Parts: sequence; C-alpha cells; structure tokens
Amino acid sequence: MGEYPPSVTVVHSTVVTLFPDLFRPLLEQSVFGRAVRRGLLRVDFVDLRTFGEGRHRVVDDRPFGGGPGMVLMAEPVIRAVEAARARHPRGCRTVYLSPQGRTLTQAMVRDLATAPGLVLLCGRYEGVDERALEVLRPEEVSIGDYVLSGGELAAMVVLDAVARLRPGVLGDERSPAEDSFGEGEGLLDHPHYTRPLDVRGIGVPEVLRGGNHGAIAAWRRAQALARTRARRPDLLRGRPGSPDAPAAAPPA
Ligand code: 9WO
Repeated sequence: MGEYPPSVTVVHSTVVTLFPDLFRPLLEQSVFGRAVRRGLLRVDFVDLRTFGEGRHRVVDDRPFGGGPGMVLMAEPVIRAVEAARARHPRGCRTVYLSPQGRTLTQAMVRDLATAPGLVLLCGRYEGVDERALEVLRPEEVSIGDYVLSGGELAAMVVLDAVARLRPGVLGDERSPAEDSFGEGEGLLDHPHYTRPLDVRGIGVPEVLRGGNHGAIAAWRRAQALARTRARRPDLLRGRPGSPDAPAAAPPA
C-alpha cells in the first residue's frame, strides 16, 4: 500500500525462459497475483526463442562428445540474459536454476529479496552450453536434489519464496517471521487447530482454548522445538544448549 515507496518494496524479476506461459498460473494465483496487481511485485519475461538463430529461431544443438538430448546454445542464452540484465539497475543478481547449484535456504531467499533486481535463467534439455555460464557467471541455485524437465518450476519456487517476504504481500496482520524458518527462530512450525473442537473424536489441546497468551506462546514454542528435534535435528545443530536440551511434551 501507500506507506511503502515502490523503489523499496518492488522486487522486479525478469525470467529468461523458452516457456513464459508456464508462469501464468503463478502470476494469477491469489496472493502472488494480488501483489503484482497492487504493484508490490513485478515479473517480466525474456523469451529465449527471440534470441534463437535463423528463420526458425533455433536455440538448441547436439552435444559435442555425443549422448542423448540437446544443449541450449551459448549465444542465445548470453544475449537473452544480457537483454534481461539491461532492464535492471546495477547490482541486479542473476540466478541459474540447476541441480548443480547451492541448495536454496530461507537465508538465501531473504538475501535475494533485498536485490535491486533478479534475473532468473531457466534451462531446458540437458543443460546450457558451459561457455554461456562462464561468460554470464550466474549464481547457480538448486531447490533440491532432484531433476526437473527445466528450470521453470524452480524459478517459480524462488519467485514465490521471495515475493511473500515483501511488505504487504501477505496482508498486514501476518509476519513471515512467524513461519517455519522465520527470522527469529529457524524452527519448524507448531501444530495448528481450528473449529470444530471435535474432529472424529480428536480434541484441541486445552491450553489453546484458554486465553492465557503467555502459556499459548510457551506451548507453541515447546512444540516447535520438539518437532524440530524429532524431524530436523540438523536445524538445531550449533544452537546454544542444543544437543542435550530436554525433549518437549508430545501433542496433547
Ligand atoms: C539432466 C540429466 C540427465 C541425467 C543425469 C543428470 C542430469 N541432469 C540433468 C539436468 O540437469 N537437466 C537440466 C534440466 C538442465 C537445466 C534445466 N533443467 C533442470 C533444472 N532440471 N532440474 C532443474 C532444477 C533446478 C533447480 N533445482 C532443482 C532442479
């Protein structure tokens, strides 16, 4: 809304892809779409095909050394990313989505959200000619150890994660700091309950039904810690008093 000057709040991203239409569902999705319409976010596209060679705008060729599949040619990728970068101020970040990248964390998302612009390069086929990466020197980011059919879904993950950190995107009553991996905590989330009180004989923890906000906060924190210890002990490593901290109560 008006209280945030656009230069501070708009994350402007340019996606370089052969398939810009794949992003339509994300851009039209309720939270993301509303933020775009309200001018809190901006997502543009550079269609790689535009930079293809010849009448057929060819962007791929067979791999030197043989093997199955095709490789995205260096020049179309270089030109497309240069065109994307030209739309952003100095200091914009270029991210190539690939399984060879550094695995995305919430800390990386928070850092990307402060960039003056993001260029997201989506590969296809077996990958991009290595010389394009050598010339462009993008940051290589993975969203996890699996192979997709292209970088587009991974780029959407980055866009969504960055977008929801922008002031006003989630709505004013919510703070991303309260979510899993939030600023303050770095813990998994606590359990949630809503009406009705009885679901197939299963009730709601008594503490949540009283109005004792201190007790509720303490219970939620204990639950978050217990879950993190049980499911993701790696997240607790290096925290003060972590390995031998007493286990919290299981859900009532
Ligand atoms: C294909 C392949 C086949 C056999 C063995 C290893 C292989 N790796 C790939 C591959 O990386 N293909 C990519 C398809 C080329 C670049 C775009 N593509 C992609 C990106 N697939 N998965 C991602 C991705 C991006 C970010 N985080 C997770 C996956």
